[in-house]
Amino acid sequence: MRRSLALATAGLLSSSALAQEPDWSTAQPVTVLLSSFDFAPAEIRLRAGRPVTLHLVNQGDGSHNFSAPEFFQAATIRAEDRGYVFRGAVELGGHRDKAITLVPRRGVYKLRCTHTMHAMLGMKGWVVVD
Ligand SMILES: [Cu+2]
Repeated sequence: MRRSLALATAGLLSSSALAQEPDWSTAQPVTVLLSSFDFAPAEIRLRAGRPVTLHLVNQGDGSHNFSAPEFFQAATIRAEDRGYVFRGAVELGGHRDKAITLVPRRGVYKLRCTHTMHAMLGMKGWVVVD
């Protein structure tokens, strides 16, 4: 009886915690470099449920994108950063950078640049959230 009451209380606490905005001030920075034709690192490892600021830096002269639709769809993206993600991708002109703060959800997600031929030339990777 006491045990089930404790479990019920814990359930209430966690559901109210879920309703709150994440504490964005705790976001850890993670830099991802884009170039012709690589992501560095090509495997981005994140912790599930921990806020992170992805700093996407395009070091190339040409434009690239960070396309990971399933990753962005599963994540909770900070409201002011949502506009950077269009159809599951963040576009970056030559020598531009963007920072996107989000809470990733556990999973293994495909990452690629969808510009013509770029993935075929090596611009692909993974986002691993565990
Ligand atoms: Cu590209």
